[in-house]
Amino acid sequence: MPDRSFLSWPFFEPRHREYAERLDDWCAKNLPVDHHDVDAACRNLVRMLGDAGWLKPTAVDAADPAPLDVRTLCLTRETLARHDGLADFAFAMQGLGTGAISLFGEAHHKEWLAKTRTGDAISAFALSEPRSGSDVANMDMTARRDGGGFVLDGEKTWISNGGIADLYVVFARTGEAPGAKGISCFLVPADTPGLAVAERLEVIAPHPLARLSFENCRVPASAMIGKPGEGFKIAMSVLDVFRSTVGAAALGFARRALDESVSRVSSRNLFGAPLFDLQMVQGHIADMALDVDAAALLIYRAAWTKDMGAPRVTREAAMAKLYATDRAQSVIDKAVQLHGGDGIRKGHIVESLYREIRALRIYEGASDVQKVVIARQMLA
Ligand code: COS
Repeated sequence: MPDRSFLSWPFFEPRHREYAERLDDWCAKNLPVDHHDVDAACRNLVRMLGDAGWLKPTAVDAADPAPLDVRTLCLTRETLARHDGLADFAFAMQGLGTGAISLFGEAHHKEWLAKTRTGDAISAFALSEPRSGSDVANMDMTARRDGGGFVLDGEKTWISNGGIADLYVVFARTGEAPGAKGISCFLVPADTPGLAVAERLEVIAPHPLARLSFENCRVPASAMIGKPGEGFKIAMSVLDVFRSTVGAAALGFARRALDESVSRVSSRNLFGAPLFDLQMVQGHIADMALDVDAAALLIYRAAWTKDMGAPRVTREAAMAKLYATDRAQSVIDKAVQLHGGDGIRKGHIVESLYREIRALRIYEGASDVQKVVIARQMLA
């Protein structure tokens, strides 16, 4: 039985506690799904999550009293990740993909967010490029003014939902200034001529991922989200909201690994007694529990701070993501050790957690970049 005591922490309101319990019940009945065809599985998961109403928190809505509530986003990712990593992925990308529209693209709310919140459209966030992953301000892709609109040329890579998305939020250089101040943000529907999937990318925990090419890809002036030259700040503001949620997904994986380990060491005998009787095993369990609780505190501190109206939570979100993803890797590695051969057996939950966790220390700002962000905030 997973530890739910954290829900009584003061970061949460009664609505969060009720939501987390309801979602957990739904997950227990509906997840995991079959992952053999990842594209089909993701489409199916977006449909299921949308039909059940779980995608509503991913985007703002005029009727929503707490739009983009980061605690709800984190609770959702944590819970979904505990049950099915691909379900967490499907949820998370609906939010990351539309974050710029929610925060800066009011003109597009009606057309697109109504569809992504119900699962009728799939979204993607296209920031990284072959030559600039961590160094966002160094991007090559251009958006040239032409008549009444813009023409996009260049490549984006490591784009989650690449190939199955209906809309891409794309960052490109418009040249108002060198570096970070010369980038703008655009909404590009998947069927825009000139946008193509150049390559599908296979990774250790499969999910839809692609390199995209933009050749003479024409969009109207209304496709711009925010103002010219504001793209970098838009990207960073979106990451301010969603980085803590990556930590939350890692926390979900770590909790599952801890639960599986507790059950394993209490039910398996070694040298005539339960594995748990060995003090070295108790040491592992204690370390794992400590890592889980400390990560949860950092994540929900960041989420609560943002929900209370802080304009930026750059430091808090970076700390939450860095710590939770790094510690989850360690928790899951210990779980593999405690499971022996079963822990590396294909199809075992602990084996899949071991593959799932690795990417989280890389995407949405690698661990090393989070350290740069934290250090700079200390000097600011
Ligand atoms: N919110 C709002 N504005 C922000 C911001 C934030 N979180 N972070 C930076 N900015 C602003 C800065 O204030 C600065 O504006 P001013 O000069 O007006 O003050 C401007 O943006 C440029 O910031 P900075 O000088 O820090 O830019 P750098 O190019 O040095 O940024 C890092 C470096 C590493 C922080 C950035 O490139 C980064 O986060 N990289 C990781 C990217 C990432 O997560 N990629 C994954 C993509 S999604 S899978």
